[in-house]
Amino acid sequence: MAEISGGEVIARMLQKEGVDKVFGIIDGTYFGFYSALHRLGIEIVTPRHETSAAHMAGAYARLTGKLGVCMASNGPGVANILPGLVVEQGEGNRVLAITSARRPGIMYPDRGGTYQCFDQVGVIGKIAKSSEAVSSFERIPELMRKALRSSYEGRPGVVHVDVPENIMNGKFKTQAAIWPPHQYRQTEPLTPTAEQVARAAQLLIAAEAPMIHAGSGIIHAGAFEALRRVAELLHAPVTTSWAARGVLPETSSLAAPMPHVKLNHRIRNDSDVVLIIASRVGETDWWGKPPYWRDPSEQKTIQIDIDSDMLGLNKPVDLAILADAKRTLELLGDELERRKGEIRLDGRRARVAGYAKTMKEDREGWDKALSDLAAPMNPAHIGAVCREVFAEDTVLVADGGNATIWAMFYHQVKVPNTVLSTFKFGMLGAGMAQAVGAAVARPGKPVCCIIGDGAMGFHPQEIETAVRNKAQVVYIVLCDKQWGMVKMNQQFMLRPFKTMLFKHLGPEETINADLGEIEFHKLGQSMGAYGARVSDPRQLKPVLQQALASGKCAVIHVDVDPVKHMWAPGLLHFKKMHEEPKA
Ligand SMILES: Cc1ncc(C[n+]2csc(CCOP(=O)(O)OP(=O)(O)O)c2C)c(N)n1
Ligand SMILES: [Mg+2]
Repeated sequence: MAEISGGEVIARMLQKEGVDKVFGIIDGTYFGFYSALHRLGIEIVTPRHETSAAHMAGAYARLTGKLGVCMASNGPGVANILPGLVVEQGEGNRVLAITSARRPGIMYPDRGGTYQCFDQVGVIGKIAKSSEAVSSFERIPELMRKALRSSYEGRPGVVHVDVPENIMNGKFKTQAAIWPPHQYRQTEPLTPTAEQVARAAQLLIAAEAPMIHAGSGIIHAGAFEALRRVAELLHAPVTTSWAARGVLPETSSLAAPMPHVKLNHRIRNDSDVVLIIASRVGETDWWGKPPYWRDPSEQKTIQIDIDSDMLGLNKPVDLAILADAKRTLELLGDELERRKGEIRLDGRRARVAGYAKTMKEDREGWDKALSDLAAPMNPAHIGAVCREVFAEDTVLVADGGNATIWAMFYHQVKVPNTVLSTFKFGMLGAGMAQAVGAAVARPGKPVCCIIGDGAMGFHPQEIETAVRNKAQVVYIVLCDKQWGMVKMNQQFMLRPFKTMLFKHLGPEETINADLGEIEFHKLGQSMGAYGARVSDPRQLKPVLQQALASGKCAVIHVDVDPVKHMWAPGLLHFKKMHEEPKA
């Protein structure tokens, strides 16, 4: 009979799930696990903080469609990975966390005074989709299967398996075979009934002004092409959740990107039939409520979701379809194709043309900032120049407060699934590791990370991770030497009239809103990255081109005008978004 460690059983099960990367920091308590990964040819990518492992796994999962796996060691390692797990669960990325635990005899419950021990399953159980402690070697396969089943069921998120060190590392006699995934979970997508598809098609064909609202489930289902086909057949404008930006390329005349906030409201009020796909219509979708959406009594809603908990969660539905986004859109596309002659397009075309005109006007308004050539620069230049310098399919990671807003308003998503951020959580600093995860997911391709100087201060050590892993991340740090977004807000709370009049308050008038300088380009150089500093907007393009030409991870310290930086576009809308809609 073969002898095998508990860690090796887990590694072999992950191999059967197609896992080829695991993110985490090594530790003796799970040597049996990571040494087996190594033997099996599963690459271990090591950040310099456990929370980064969770973000790398999340970014990797989102960009590849595979399971993102991270690991952390009992006590401090698990304590450190907690924020990352909270965020990845919030963002809905398919992440499995494997942690080591102290031996069963001294924890669950803690005997008292146990070294590096806390109730890991109790804590993670509160924040994840599932969390299980393994109590014996024999139960590893069953509990791993349970976690993997849960991972592929419903909305993606975090699942966790906690394994005592003596089981991870001990050798056990076993003949048990490792099952392939189809023997313990449904590997076929959930399919809607023919009747559901026919009813959805009927509603959408009969509609005067149909629209589509797409969430990031489109990304997880890989439903980009199916979405495009349905949108085009219906000639329906497409709004998205923030996290789903660009699921329909924004070069399409049907795409209504999120920066066009007022237009998004208008489209949502014009439409008599809404097709919501894989979005729970949360706060950043203005809850699906009037005045931002038409009253439900005058707006029919079809909602497709893989998770029954999302159906009718925030917006009442007329037709709920519990099914996979891609499969449903493909079948709906076939049905619409069959009934193409019945779709009256004239009114829809005129309406969409009106939306295009508004978007053009918005763009012209925003682009006025690009003629401002003063130094330190207007932050508008950064997104605009990045769009010119980086390839169309480059992943953009946005992190920071106003830094993210500026990036969002001056970036156009031309290829689906090329934007990462923490749109649900707004977690400063997560972008550092997301960018490395993106580079690992798309080997050989540069990644652009636009980040605030506050956000960059949370995890600058991951520059070294990028350098060590030959990840060509270009970190572009927007340096305003302040917590820009919060400072703006604070000024309005403290002295609204003076803020409106002078655009900012004096240095002694605000509370702890300013930061000292970190020369991020030098910090980057100290870790082996390419570094440069730029303040003049005319120099930005050549500096970024040189950074790319270096072929290395790069850190570009960009001095932005601190007052202009605070006045990011759309601020009033986003402030309003946090209030409960009146209706
Ligand atoms: C981890 C974390 N802590 C605190 C906040 C609250 N917060 C939101 S924006 C912001 C300021 C961000 O400053 P910076 O990263 O420099 O970006 P800027 O707004 O200046 O562009 C803060 C503190 C947060 N979102 N995340
Ligand atoms: Mg800042």
